[in-house]
Amino acid sequence: MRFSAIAASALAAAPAIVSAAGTMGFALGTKQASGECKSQQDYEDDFKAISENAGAKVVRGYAASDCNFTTNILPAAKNKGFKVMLGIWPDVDESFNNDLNAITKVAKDYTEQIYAVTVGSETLYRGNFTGDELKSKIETVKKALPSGIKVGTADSWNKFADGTADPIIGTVDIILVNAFAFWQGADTDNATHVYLDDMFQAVTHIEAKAGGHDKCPEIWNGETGWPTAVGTDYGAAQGGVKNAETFYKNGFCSLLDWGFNAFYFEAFDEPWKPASIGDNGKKADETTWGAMKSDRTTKFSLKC
Ligand SMILES: *[C@@H]1O[C@H](CO)[C@@H](O)[C@H](O)[C@H]1NC(C)=O
Ligand SMILES: *[C@@H]1O[C@H](CO)[C@@H](O)[C@H](O)[C@H]1NC(C)=O
Ligand SMILES: CC(=O)N[C@H]1CO[C@H](CO)[C@@H](O)[C@@H]1O
Repeated sequence: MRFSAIAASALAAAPAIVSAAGTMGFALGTKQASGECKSQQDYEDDFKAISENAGAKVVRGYAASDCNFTTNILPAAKNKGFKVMLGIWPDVDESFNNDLNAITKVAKDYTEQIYAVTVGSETLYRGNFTGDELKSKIETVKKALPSGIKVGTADSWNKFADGTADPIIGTVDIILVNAFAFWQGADTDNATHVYLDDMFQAVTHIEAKAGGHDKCPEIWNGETGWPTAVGTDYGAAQGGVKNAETFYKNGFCSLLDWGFNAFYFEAFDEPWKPASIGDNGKKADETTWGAMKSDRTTKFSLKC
């Protein structure tokens, strides 16, 4: 992800928000450190670590059928008092159908545990769908699920700010706005500013299109984070535990203080992940974005 960053004038035009602190959540992978699929017990252990170390009680996943995510995580959530945002991967029909089936099969038994269902993750950013195509996928999912389950999507902040996502705004119940100051090459001193500015730009646009704060769908920050491996750099953004801790405290925690709900990407390191090639042509290590290590111990305090 690489955006030309827009100078931060939007802080002055901060959108209307509630005064209470927002809800903290974590993105959660489907695999153990070894790459094997997580079991119900693994998710229960994940929940214990998330709740004890960060005090959070909500997580999000991306593809409901991947590693039997839905069938394994929902009973774990029930046992541990967690809520889960389930994801449908709509890019291709096969995953769309598998994920939707995985949810519809059990949705009625777990209405307390299913916080919402997201259709797609950054499909507009990747150019995979137009706003209207995504809207139609979301409508299909809404029809298939029991009423009362919130349905929405997650995409990059700039796709909300620039109007690409406008067609979905009257259809969704919930919007997840992703914002990574790291992938905008912001150095640690500037990252909080860039992150809050991204969020405010996206929310200001959504509120205007919806016709006001009170007519707006529910909005969360869907992903933000910072890698802890030294040498994982992107422009002036530098990986490392100290820098990740600074971003967590100054950025993530202050967004919550502003009253936004926000998911940190991600709960645990994923050492099984292969290196990928980033937009800058460099090898990108994606294994150390966890707030915690894969053994579920913390790297720094996660309480805000
Ligand atoms: C902060 O980051 C943005 C985006 O990369 C950049 O345009 C701006 O010049 C930076 N400001 C400072 C003070 O470094
Ligand atoms: C998923 O569940 C099905 C049915 O219980 C089982 O046959 C399959 O092996 C499971 N797959 C994984 C990856 O755990
Ligand atoms: C509708 C559409 O463009 N779908 C494409 C999304 O991306 C996948 C690959 O990532 C393609 O296979 C789909 O055809």
